[in-house]
Amino acid sequence: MTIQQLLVRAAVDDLAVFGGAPLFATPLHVGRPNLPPYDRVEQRLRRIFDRGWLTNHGPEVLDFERAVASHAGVKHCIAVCNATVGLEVAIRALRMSGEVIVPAFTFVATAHALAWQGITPVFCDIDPMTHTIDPERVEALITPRTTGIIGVHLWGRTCHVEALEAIARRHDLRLLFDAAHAFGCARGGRPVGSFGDAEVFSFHATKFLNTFEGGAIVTNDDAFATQIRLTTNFGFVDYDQVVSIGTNGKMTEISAAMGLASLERMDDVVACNRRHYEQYAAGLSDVPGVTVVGYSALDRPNYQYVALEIDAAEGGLDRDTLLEVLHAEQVLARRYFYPGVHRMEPYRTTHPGVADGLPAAEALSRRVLVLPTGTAVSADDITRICDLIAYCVEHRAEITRRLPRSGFTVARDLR
Ligand code: T4K
Repeated sequence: MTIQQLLVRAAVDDLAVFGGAPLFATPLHVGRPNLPPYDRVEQRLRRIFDRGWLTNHGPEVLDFERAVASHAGVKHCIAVCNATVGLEVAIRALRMSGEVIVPAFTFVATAHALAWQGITPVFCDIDPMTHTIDPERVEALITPRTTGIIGVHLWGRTCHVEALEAIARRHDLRLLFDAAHAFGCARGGRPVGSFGDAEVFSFHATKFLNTFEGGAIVTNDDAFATQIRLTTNFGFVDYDQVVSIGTNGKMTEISAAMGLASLERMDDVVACNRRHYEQYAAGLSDVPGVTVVGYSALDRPNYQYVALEIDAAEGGLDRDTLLEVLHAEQVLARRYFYPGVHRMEPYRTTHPGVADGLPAAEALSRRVLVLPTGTAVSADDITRICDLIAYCVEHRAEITRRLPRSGFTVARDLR
């Protein structure tokens, strides 16, 4: 008997959340790395050992920077140790200060990179269709203290770039894009990388392309690129000459080797992600209250995230109840970016009442659920997950009645 048949016949009692055996023997994570073939990394590692050159702008890093710049269609790429440091350095090099407008619906690092250096993040609502910063709300937030805007290409869906560029020009503001999710994506045929003053990619283990930890700042601006290079290397211009304040943002050789090996199979990863995305979209298309978030015709995505919106009013099953059932079945879906950056500390304290002006971000943070995908997930896994979700929605009345609404919390140690 297939799992599909089993689910059709199963009683709600058989769900793992009520004591049944979990659907999956081992956890299915969101964010399992897309790993390159081991021997491709090993070959590079051997060369790193032979050279005895481990970091500080070695040949692997320089090759990786050239490759990333070429993929992103930009003149300059500066590889960094992670995107958070990349954002901090870019913000500083762009001389942002005072207040900077950011979307409320993003990973907390976008706001932390500002607050870390004494800049106030001003939270802007999002466009509920694209989940990215709503340009129509940006202008109302500009004050004499505003120096910049940071857009986030969330889930690899590009921001309303043209509208943001126009606002930045009109008000003489710097424009930075947090492109942590968007390496390999394009908008209107133009690769993500060359929008605004600069863009920052993340190459964290969970990202479309990974360097274990890592990131890159990309730009077409020569002077800005020089400043970034200085800043990521303590401000050194020579062995013993420091010309400005800096930090250590450098990428290591082993990270760049991982990145170069991963770049070789980038097209395969997009194809796999796309198949998975389309399978989820088809498998959930008839489930009431469940929408697989789509892409605009302008976007060429990397399909790294499969994000759902769960509309309890339409389907009768709320997001957190579904999450609780999925986790019990070992499907470790994530409610990124609940409860919203503006509701996390220190912003909850420093920005009291700000949620009132963020209706779209507030609603979305209660609806979004991100599902496992990527090369570690199989088509059969996806079929079973779709069937499970459909089953939960179909039996929502009984499931909801039996699950206490005491606030399911996601354990971080489910690994
Ligand atoms: N801007 C945006 C919009 C971002 O989303 C991020 C990062 C950043 C900026 C900053 O970029 P970085 O400074 O990190 O380069 C994860 C990532 O740590 C974070 O990079 C990412 N966004 C965020 C969306 O997701 P968590 O707290 O969800 O990570 P964690 O440890 O729960 O991992 C998620 C799942 O991935 C685990 O359940 C299992 C799997 N996993 C994870 C790791 C690290 C693996 O299978 N293998 C692994 O090595 O933040």
